Amino acid sequence: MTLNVGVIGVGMIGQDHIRRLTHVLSGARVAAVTDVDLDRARTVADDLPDAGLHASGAELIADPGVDAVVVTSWGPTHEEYVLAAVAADKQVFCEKPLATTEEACSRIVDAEVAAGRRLVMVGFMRRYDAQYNAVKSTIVGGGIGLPLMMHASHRNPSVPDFFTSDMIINDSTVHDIDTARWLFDDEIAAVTVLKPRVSSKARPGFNDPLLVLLEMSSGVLVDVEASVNSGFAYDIRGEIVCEDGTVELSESAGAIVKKAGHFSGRVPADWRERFSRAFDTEFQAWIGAATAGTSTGPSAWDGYAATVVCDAGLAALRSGAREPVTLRDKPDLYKSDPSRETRW
Ligand code: NAD
Ligand code: ISE
Repeated sequence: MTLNVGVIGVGMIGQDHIRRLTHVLSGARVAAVTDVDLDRARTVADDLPDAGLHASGAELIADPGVDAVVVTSWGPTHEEYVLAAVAADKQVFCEKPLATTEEACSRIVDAEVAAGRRLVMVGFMRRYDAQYNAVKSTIVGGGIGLPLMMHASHRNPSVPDFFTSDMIINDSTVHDIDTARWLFDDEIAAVTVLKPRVSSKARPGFNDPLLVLLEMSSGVLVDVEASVNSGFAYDIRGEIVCEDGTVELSESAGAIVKKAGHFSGRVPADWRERFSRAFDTEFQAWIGAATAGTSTGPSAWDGYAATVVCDAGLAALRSGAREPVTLRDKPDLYKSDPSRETRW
């Protein structure tokens, strides 16, 4: 059976996901697209075999020829489309963030709980990355003792002009927030944000880099150096310090060249290069689950929790103080959460 997918929002990542659904993965085809920029959607549709063009997301979701929905429009528009897909009883893959406010995420959680089954997957693709999975298998294996702390870096070479200091937290560090929750199978209890010396490459008034300290409920501390004007490349790092050893992400796949007393290798240019395989694995998992009428991976609860932690991070950025994180009670639907499945 082929899963007929409708894509809402055909900008940068929407087009990248359409490419993988059309040319890389099996079991799905793009049956319809839409975008608030209809000319862009038309251009994308024209390049696809038999894809319909819809004037709105609501129309696309209502299309009986669309079995499942991918939401890759701007963050503030996600809630409307995810709620409409849930109301239509259609599986939906939503890029991060699930929604931009705690209240909006909560409404999605409520809608899914009322539906009585998982319909929503959130695009936290790091959970499908081979290196992160190797790190997780090491700590779960227990051979190096209990984790004590994690040092992470999230360095973007540059960002567009509309990017703000707040977005370092809720657009970039949101991935590290989800990764910490997933790696340690634990919630984040508090957030502190420190502002180091500002990079001369940052626009005036822009706090870049930031040092974000996440306190897990267990007491594990996670420090995330987040920067968006690093200039040199897209550099994602992580090292977990345990009682009897450490485990860290290896350098990205590719050749290491040793020559004239030095060694060198490639650092990815951007998130598309670094996480290309992870996106493929993530989408293949979604296609399989959606075809079977269920969902998998990062859930609406994970999307909700990440947004609440981001909000605490934004409060900490402004206050300079340690900001506690308070989550609502976790609904039963998410208690045996497939996102906790290991993939090694
Ligand atoms: P983009 O600006 O390139 O594309 C967004 C598209 O959505 C545009 O074509 C825009 O016209 C369209 N759009 C805006 N409002 C809409 C509406 N109401 N209805 C329909 N379409 C609408 O942005 P992008 O970089 O592709 O990011 C899109 C989403 O993907 C964001 O939520 C972003 O955070 C997420 N993202 C995730 C990753 C990742 O690593 N997982 C990477 C990049 C972006
Ligand atoms: C972007 O939206 C992503 O999600 C990337 O994974 C992240 O590294 C980048 O900082 C964000 O802007």
